[in-house]
Amino acid sequence: MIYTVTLNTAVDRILHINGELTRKHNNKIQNAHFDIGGKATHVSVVLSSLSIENIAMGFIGSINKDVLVHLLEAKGVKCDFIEQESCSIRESLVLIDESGKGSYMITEKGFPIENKTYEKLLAKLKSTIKENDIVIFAGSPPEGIDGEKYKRILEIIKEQKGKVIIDATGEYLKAAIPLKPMMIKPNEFEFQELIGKSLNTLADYVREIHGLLESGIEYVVVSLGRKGSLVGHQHRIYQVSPPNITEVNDTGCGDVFVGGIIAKLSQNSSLEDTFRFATALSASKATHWGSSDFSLVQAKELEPEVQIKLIGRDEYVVL
Ligand code: TA6
Repeated sequence: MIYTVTLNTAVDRILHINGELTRKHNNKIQNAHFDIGGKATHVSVVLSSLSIENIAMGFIGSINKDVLVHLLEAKGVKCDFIEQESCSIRESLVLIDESGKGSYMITEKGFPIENKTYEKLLAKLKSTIKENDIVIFAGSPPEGIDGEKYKRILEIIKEQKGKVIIDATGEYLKAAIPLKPMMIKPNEFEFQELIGKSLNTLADYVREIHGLLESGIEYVVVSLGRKGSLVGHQHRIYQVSPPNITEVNDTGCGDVFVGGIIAKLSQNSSLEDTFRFATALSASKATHWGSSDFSLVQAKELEPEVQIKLIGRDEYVVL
């Protein structure tokens, strides 16, 4: 079974603004809608769209839980969240204007997690996760879950012999590394923060990715936005370049990318098929207004345009 865990769920409010967003100006909204927020939830959407069984877990607030659960269920996602009384799921504002420079994302903090709610999650994971289950943690944990508590959650998955996938940042990503997750997917900034220095050349990235692979992480994937990604697996590193598309909303592309990877890995696809699909799906997401919208048909059409190149050791040494 595949479980996605969103510790700080969100409802995205997508605001499409006429023209370019401008200070000291009445920026008119052309249209607005609510969408699924929170990162691991988006992974569930991808899996469900492909009829891959999965369950969305994490924390939700009792006050507006139905908004998110209805959005997820409408996309075929099964939910099993832990509810905290008298709390509201946070709202993330996604502002999309017509500048072509990418979206603005403005996120609320989310409600702080009480100790008893945290303990409920530990107990649920202990009783649910079985050997070889894949458990994806994506998104920033809320107040009440520090690096230590996050690590304890991941330890439970490891004790149950589950496979951990991490798309997190800062202290949380750092806390996960000693537990050797099956995959990490930082973006270039999160990766540099993890390594603790700035990386300026492809050779710098390659060296650090190799280091993490050697420490026992099976897949080290660094997403590079419009430039695609670097994928490290079994002593090899690949450069994956995305197809050309007209972007309307980049919010959620990274989450859909992770969803595509997990979907294909769970079907034992080859590395090439996995990253071709995930990259095409993420590109399809970028052409859609919603933060959880994409088209499987469009992704199929875009797949041949994805380029995957093995980076040879000699090649990166001379760069
Ligand atoms: O990646 C997009 C997204 O999942 C949005 O849907 C939004 O809710 C946000 O990220 C949450 O990110 P955070 O890092 O605050 O958990």
